[in-house]
Amino acid sequence: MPNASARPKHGRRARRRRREDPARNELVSSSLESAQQCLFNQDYGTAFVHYLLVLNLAPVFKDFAKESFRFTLFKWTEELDSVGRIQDLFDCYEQALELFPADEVILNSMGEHLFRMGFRDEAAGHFHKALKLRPDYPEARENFYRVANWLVERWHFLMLNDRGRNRKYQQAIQKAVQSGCNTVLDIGTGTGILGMCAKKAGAAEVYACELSKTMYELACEVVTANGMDGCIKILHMKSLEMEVPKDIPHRVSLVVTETVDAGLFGEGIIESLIHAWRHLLLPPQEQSATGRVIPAGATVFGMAVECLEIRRHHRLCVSEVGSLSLAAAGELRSPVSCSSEPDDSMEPYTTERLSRLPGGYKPLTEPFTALNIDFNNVQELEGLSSREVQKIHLPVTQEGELDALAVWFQLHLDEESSLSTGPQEDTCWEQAIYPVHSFLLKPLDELIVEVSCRDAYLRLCSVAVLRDGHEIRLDKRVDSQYTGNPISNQNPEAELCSALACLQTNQNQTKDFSMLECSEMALLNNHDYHQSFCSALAKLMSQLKVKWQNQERGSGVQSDSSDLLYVLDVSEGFSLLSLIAASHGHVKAYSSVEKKKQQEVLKRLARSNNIPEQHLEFWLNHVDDEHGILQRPSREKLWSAIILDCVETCGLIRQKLMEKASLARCLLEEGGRIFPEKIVVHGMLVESDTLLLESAVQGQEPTLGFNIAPFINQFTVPVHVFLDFSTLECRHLSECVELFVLDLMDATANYTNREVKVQATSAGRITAIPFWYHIYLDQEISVSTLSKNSHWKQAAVVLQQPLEVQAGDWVRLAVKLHKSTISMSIHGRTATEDLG
Ligand code: 44T
Repeated sequence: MPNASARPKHGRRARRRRREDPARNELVSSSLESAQQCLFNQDYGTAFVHYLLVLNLAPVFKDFAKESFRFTLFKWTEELDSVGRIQDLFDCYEQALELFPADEVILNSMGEHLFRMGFRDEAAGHFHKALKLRPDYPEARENFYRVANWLVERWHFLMLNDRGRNRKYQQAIQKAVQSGCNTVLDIGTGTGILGMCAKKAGAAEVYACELSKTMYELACEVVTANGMDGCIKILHMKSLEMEVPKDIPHRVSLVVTETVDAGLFGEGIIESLIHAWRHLLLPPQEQSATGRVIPAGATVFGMAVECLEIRRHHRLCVSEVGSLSLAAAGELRSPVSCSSEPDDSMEPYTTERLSRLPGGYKPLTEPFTALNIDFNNVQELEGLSSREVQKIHLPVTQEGELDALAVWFQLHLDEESSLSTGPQEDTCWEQAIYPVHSFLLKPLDELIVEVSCRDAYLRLCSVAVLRDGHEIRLDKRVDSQYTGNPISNQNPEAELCSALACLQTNQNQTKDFSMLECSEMALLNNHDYHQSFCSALAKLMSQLKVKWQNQERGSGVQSDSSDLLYVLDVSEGFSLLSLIAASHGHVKAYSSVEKKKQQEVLKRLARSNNIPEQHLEFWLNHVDDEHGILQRPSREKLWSAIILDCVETCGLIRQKLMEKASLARCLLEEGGRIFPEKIVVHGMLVESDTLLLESAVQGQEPTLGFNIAPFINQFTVPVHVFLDFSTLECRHLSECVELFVLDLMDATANYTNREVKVQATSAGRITAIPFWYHIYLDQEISVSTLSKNSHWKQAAVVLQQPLEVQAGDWVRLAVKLHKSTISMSIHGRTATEDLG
């Protein structure tokens, strides 16, 4: 019980009032008692209301009741979350934060809810605040790192580190301002850099707008730090919502912007500029006041390429995996695969840095000009979407499989100066990749590509090939008679099954398709991964069957041939592993595939591979809370195997993996297994400037004379994800070393800290430690996330303070596991002799 005689330490008036108000004191203490009673009875909603009342009436109890209040809040909001009362949930958090505005635990927890609901910007704000309040708070730190990548995208660092680009923009702006463009609007200001350039060049009025809250706040901080807070008016809004005179007093004479993505139009520059010309800019070419835009225009280039890496992420390339024939899978598409009736809501391209694609690429044509656009001509901008589809004939220069059209552009800042995002340039920019219908092109062929502009995207499609005077249509081609699957004709028997499956389900396969994420497609194409699972499962099955037989013999009980092994696959997304398990016979497999269409694919594959229908179930159809996932299907049956998906595509250990593993261990039958049983983290010391440039603004020098680095660098994250280690430009400074072991089967084998001593094999600056995993399905069978066919990328710890080493030096790596997050730090250099 709280000390009822505790004196409120507030002002005299409050004290007097409270003394004068015994009824109020009565209410407070009875409410406090009720709150505690409700908490005890697990009636969290009522407890929460009582606590609110108490703490609002008697803030003196805040210290005393803080822990219970938090606990109540978390329990109650968990309940609200589970029944979808989202508004109520956030109301509770807001009330809680009014009472405890500087409580990092509440801030962090509210951030987690916001993040789950998709409010990433707001979530990040909460994690950031929590972290500022308590910099060593691991939960907030981990959360902040996860969102920082979304918010302040990594290209900000690249752009600010790209001196060439900065200087070109600065010069173009300076020239325009000096030639009379006196009022400037920076659309999508980011850190505020272009707006500050305009001010520095002497513009009388500078306005800037920024859509993202995080970036807007950052721009305000940067502009203030550079002594320009009175001189640049920054608005937190999308340029399309701006009006004269509401937001800016009059039309401006110059718009500067770099709202372009790898496909040029993806950030909506066309729409923004049409709106700006109609509402925010002075008309062009008038004597005294002329409106204009930097950049003045762009030229878009394209090129056909062969690239295995792109192919395996966008098309099914194998006909069977782990003993299953895939012929009946139906058409599987990646979200950006080219189709004859493209879904307009989808982005038509993905982005890659061609020069960094593992396995490289082969150009099949010369680069061609796909489009020219003048940003200073509003009629041209408006006419873009109604422009006729342009057909381009491209002579094929090399034989190869057509996998994609790669696109890049030149951004003409003004008549003199331009930036290029081409694959050959020494820049950091990615290219846009349009995966297309596969076809083997030969020299002397002519590829016909259609270029159009729809829904503010540039769309490219390879439609036909001219060969020996004949036109072979690519867009109308049905890859295979039954399945739309390019590899199906390799196995006539399977094709027959597939046809049968189609008849049974009465599905029109050519019209119907299932969507897989690129990483899911690459996983499906990963033959070795599935083969490893297939063998490991087969081994376990036969061990368990032998064990059962022995038990039966021992007990004299007759063998029940209907006895089944139960296998649960809790992989995220699309997974064939349950089906592979079921294909071993006497197995009842549970899949966690959630999407209806993907479930249909699994059912079709079950039928065509002669797996009894009742041997495959969809677990999540019945269960949706996290802990429910791992509960067994019926009381008398324990799981023989539980398959956990332990590494995310981005190269990090999945969140809550270790918690899931300990739950899973409790649900296994004797002799049962978790797949994988163990994960070993491997890594290497490297020197890589590229990684530094992508993770923080480097160097002490101000950016174009402005102080920007310390502000944007608050969003530096120590772990770089989605890395292709095989093509990373870097020098290896050590051998590969084992960094950490996670044992999923034996909790007692785990530790949370490990010190690893690594010897440098050559001299250099250690700037990063790329890491990856060897995933052990059992003692003999393992898969590596670094392998050539892997659907996983790698991650790397980036050291903002590089460490100089000589060949032969030893360094100590402190590797830590907190929850499921691995972190690493380098602890100085040790002379060789110290280690003995
Ligand atoms: N492009 C680099 C930078 N925004 C991406 O919220 C350029 C990448 C690049 N704000 C190839 C070439 C290059 N009104 O913070 C963002 C965004 C904001 C707006 C207000 C609007 N209408 C918009 C539109 C976007 O602008 C900032 C920059 S946009 C992304 C720039 C050589 N690959």
